[in-house]
Amino acid sequence: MSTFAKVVCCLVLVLGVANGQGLKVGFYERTCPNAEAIVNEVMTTVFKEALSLSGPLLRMHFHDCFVRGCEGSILLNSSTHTAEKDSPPNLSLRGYQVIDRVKAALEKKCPGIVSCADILAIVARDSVVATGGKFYNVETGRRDGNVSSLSETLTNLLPPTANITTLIAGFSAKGLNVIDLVVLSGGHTIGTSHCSSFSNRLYNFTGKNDADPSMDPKYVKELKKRCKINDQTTLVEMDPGSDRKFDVDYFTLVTKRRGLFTSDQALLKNTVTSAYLTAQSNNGGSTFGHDFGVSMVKMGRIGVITGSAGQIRKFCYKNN
Ligand code: HEM
Ligand SMILES: *[C@@H]1O[C@H](CO)[C@@H](O)[C@H](O)[C@H]1NC(C)=O
Ligand SMILES: *[C@@H]1O[C@H](CO)[C@@H](O)[C@H](O)[C@H]1NC(C)=O
Ligand SMILES: *[C@@H]1O[C@H](CO)[C@@H](O)[C@H](O)[C@H]1NC(C)=O
Ligand SMILES: *[C@@H]1O[C@H](CO)[C@@H](O)[C@H](O)[C@H]1NC(C)=O
Ligand SMILES: CC(=O)N[C@H]1CO[C@H](CO)[C@@H](O)[C@@H]1O
Repeated sequence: MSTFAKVVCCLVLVLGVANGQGLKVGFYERTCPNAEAIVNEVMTTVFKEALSLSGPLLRMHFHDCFVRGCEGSILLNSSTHTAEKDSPPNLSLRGYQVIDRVKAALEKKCPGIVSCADILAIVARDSVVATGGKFYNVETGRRDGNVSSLSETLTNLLPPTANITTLIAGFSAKGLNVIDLVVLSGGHTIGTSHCSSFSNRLYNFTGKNDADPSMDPKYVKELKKRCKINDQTTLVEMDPGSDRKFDVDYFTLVTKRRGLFTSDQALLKNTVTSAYLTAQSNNGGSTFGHDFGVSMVKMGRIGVITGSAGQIRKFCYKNN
């Protein structure tokens, strides 16, 4: 091979890995053919009991992917409480026991085969489908990492106060573009938020006992009834009235200045994201369902570990 060919070959390899090479739809076809069906069986039971877990479980995959890549580090326990799950942004991450339940079912049928990182990706898809979103094929073949660090969440997860510049930069750093940003923000069509994640917009926004002028004043008034100053515990629906329905309401709300977070409202400040918001809210979300699957697959490729690197954890909360 010429030096040039070697360089090209090497470049392709490096870029390939960064783009999730080693993942494919149906990775477990031969080693655990029913893997996704086993996950789905557990999730069907779980969602029958508690469909409200769809929000936290979708969000869990997002948080996993943005910190160290999609390699299951969000699931690791730490005896010194310095893991990702010990970080403030984890506040509403619930459902760890559900992942343990899925893992136990898989270990029974196919011991040591299916990674925790893949379980998170499949469960996120099943959460979308269970709430009425469109099915998409999940790529699998991720392996599990062995490091989880609290401090890394603070630099990699975006705060709800983020402006459009910070959001675009944060997504770009993970290989995701402005369309992915607005499409994936549509995940806020399901689930709930603590008052404390947005109450800065209701009270004393600029230090003059005022509210965020970019939020519909009627919505400010409604939210103030639910969220008193310094409330740390109350949950409100992010898409009032349909927080368990994967519909287009999120886009309609944001265009009406009724997005809950500064980061939602910020999507009106960029021509591309704002055009997408308007288009989806005008056309009843005709492409959102499909677009969401495409961007989720892209997100699921961030920093993956594949091949023989990493491990397949036996228990998702601890290293082998
Ligand atoms: C663009 C940057 C994002 C920011 C700043 C952000 C921020 C937040 C915050 C602050 C909460 C509320 C947490 C709480 O107080 O309980 C939340 C909830 C949620 N987020 Fe995001 N998020 C972002 C992107 C995403 C993405 C990409 C997804 C998934 C594709 C997602 C899915 C969710 C879901 C489903 C919930 C509801 C969780 C529940 O019901 O407990 N978010 N997000
Ligand atoms: C670790 O976290 C899991 C949740 O996945 C929890 O159920 C379990 O009790 C924890 N175990 C230890 C030893 O900390
Ligand atoms: C984690 O994995 C890396 C690479 O596979 C390895 O070098 C390291 O020793 C492992 N660390 C722990 C704590 O298991
Ligand atoms: C966006 O937020 C960042 C970080 O807080 C800040 O440095 C920057 O000035 C802000 N940009 C705009 C346009 O407000
Ligand atoms: C509002 O903010 C200003 C400026 O930061 C501060 O002096 C004042 O005490 C705050 N008011 C309340 C009610 O927290
Ligand atoms: C579920 C979980 O691990 N929650 C933790 C989130 O982080 C806070 C600290 O910010 C811990 O107190 C919680 O136990």
